[in-house]
Amino acid sequence: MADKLQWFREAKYGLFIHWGLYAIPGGIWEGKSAPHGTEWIMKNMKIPLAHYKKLVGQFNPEGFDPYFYVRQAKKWGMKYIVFTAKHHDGFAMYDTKVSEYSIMHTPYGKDIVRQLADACEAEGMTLCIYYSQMQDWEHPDGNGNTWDYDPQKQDFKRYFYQKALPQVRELLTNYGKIGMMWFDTPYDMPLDLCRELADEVRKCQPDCLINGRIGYGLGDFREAADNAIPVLSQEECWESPMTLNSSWGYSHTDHRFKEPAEVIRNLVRIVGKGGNLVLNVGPDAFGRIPPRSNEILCEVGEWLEQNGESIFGTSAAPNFPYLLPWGDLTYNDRSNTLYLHVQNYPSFPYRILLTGLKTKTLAVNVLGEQEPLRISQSYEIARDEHRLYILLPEQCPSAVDTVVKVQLAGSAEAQVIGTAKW
Ligand code: JFZ
Repeated sequence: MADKLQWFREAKYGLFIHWGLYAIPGGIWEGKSAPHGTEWIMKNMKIPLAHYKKLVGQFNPEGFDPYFYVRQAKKWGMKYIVFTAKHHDGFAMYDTKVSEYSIMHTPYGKDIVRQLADACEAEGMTLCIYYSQMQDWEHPDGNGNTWDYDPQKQDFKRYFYQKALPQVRELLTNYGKIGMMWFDTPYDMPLDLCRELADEVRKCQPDCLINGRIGYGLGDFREAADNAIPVLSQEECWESPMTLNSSWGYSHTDHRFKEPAEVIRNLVRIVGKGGNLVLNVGPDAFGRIPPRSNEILCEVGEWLEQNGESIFGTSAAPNFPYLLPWGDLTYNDRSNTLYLHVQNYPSFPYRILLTGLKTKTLAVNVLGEQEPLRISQSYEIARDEHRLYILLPEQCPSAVDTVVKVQLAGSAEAQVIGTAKW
């Protein structure tokens, strides 16, 4: 079915880029470390706007190469890019006519969104735009800045019509085709304004998706909580935004990065449950990708290179009755193939069990290898329980995630917990 969610449903894996003035302090202000989320430093440390604004005069990321980002994203196996055109601090990373508070007034003086849009266009990458519609700590009427402005005097509508709405319009009219508007933290933004914002997006670009954080179910799909994965598989599109460390913006101090194995396992789990993973990098003040982020993403990219068939082209897998002690699974509903992701490799006799699969299994092999694996599929009448045992090779092919391809005779049918009479 060709609908506007099609590209998103197929994409599975995207790059999130959180980049703005906050990359300069990188979580440290006047010698003090800000608590988590370096992009929140202004609010978390109640930095007066007049002080925070001094960063504008310092921002000169001459190391930024849009083509490098887009090419790396492709190499990493990612299919779309979400870029923070304006985060909560209110600073626009593009040439806006609506406000003076933008990249055009820095020593750098070049439109970042334009450069990314051009590179994405040339490289065949889908560009999506993050825009903080509710919070804006620069505008006197935006939400969130209670230390420079008196909340009693704030008129949110004024901010909405003066800044948010016209800026979203600029972003959707000046940069060619935008895949998605990624809104965030709607909090208690009134329904009528959220609706007006959604209508504006649809008017400017009817095919542009809107993520769930516009609020009130006005988006095209559900956005999970940050770094969260739902318990059950979902038929409808959804997305999980994740970071590699604990911050979205660049951090001088947070070096606790996830291992590639953890990223791969998150990706597999999310995709198996019918979702997309949008994974973040926070470029530094010079415009460079932190080296460790690049290393991790390259390793994930290499795994995808070998095992992409188990991710791309798949859809939500059925919910099986038990948690899988050996790993996770993904499913292709067109080819009736289950991909078992063995992440905790079994010891002797190297056997894994999938309980509750009713569909007949035709062939099983490790992805990329011809050798068929021995299986035993059975049904125990008295316990009403279907079982599929698979004997794996003695030598573990990948300690991170060995993909076992299970070709079924028809579409995968799983027993549902509660129907079996245990
Ligand atoms: C928001 C932002 O505040 C943050 O800076 C970053 O941009 C992130 C992607 O989104 O933070 C959130 C939003 C929602 C949840 C948690 C953090 N949530 O629903 O759990």
